[in-house]
Amino acid sequence: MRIASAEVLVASPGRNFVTLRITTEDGVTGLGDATLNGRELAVAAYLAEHLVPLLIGRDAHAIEDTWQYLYRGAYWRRGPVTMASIAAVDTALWDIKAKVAGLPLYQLLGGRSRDGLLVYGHASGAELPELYDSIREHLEEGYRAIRVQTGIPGLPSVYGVASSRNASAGTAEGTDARYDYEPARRSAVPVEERWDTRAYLRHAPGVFEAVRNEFGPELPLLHDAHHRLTPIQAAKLGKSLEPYDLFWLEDVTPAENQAALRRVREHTTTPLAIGEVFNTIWDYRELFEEQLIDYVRSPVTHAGGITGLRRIFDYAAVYQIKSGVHGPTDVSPVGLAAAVHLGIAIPNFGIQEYMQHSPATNELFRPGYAFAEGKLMPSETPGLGVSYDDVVAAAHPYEAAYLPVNRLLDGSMHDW
Ligand code: GCO
Ligand code: MG
Repeated sequence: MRIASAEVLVASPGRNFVTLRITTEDGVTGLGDATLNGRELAVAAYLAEHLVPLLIGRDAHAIEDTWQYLYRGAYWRRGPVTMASIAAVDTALWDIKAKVAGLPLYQLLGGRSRDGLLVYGHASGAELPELYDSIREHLEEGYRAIRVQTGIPGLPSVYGVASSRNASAGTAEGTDARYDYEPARRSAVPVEERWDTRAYLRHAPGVFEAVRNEFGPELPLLHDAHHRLTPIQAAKLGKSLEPYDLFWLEDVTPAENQAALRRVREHTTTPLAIGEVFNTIWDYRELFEEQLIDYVRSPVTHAGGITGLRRIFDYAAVYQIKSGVHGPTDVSPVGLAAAVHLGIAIPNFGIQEYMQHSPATNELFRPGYAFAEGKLMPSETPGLGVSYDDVVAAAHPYEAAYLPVNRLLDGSMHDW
């Protein structure tokens, strides 16, 4: 079964998505997500200029060999652009294989290991009353685990906090119905935010105490520190949040330095999650072997596809580390569908992030997964269960958009 064509599709139904569509000589199509928030066109060019020409005529069934050919064969390994591109090829080939087999993709990954994927949603509020409303709204929608992010006194805008009901104004992702936070802004240059770590460390424990008092001890609560702390600051935060029994504390330190997590781990029993910006199994080596984390955040889209991420999960399982796959709106419905098929099958599933895409995004991709009672269920149609509507895509051309950058109060650049 030879590959006849591969198209790189860039569309912007409120936010930008890069999708690869592979078609075999007998007309079977497969989709892969290659969206890299704020750097979309670099991946589109890597795919169009360097990978598509290599795919034509290859055996569409040879998934592992294609993965190795693109990874080892490039000489220049790893990195988000390369690995998102490989991920898109890999996911599209799995989609094709499952369609040819006439099975939903998860059946090729070992079949069902659970009845659905527990997900968490994003609640946020600049102040506590708004945060409580957001948590209640998520609970009413069926969410059974909630990420909590709040404003910090003295800072005008903070990562993860929707500033109002229509917080995503400036992106068509914004609707009146949800509080969800979409960090990329459509603009020629990134928005600049300000950050004060001491103010954050003083404020965060009180927020979790208040939320526990309001919502009780059982609700699983998560929090994302978004790479902003030094190891000792992160250790202090983890320790100060222990009484509030977090499901996880995410990305406490910048991800490049795996050894930083050693210091954090020495001081706190708050479970740790990291890895949304990692792209290969190698990025996890110290973290796994020294058991420095509890959850793996990599998505299919940025970690070399189903082939790359499944290998990471198997390695994690050796150390009782579980999955906690990244699922913001910048992972497209194709990337999310792949995560749902993988998550239903693997033995060490932990939780899945689920921010929910806008109606315009869902109109473009028509994903077949379903959300009910706090869980995501895979689609039962052959393949990934996602399609791509070229007519809808044509109405939403690419628009430049960037994630914000972050500066300390004195103007120094900091991690966003
Ligand atoms: C999360 C992430 C996102 C990222 C975004 C960047 O935990 O969901 O941190 O909010 O910031 O995906 O593109
Ligand atoms: Mg995160």
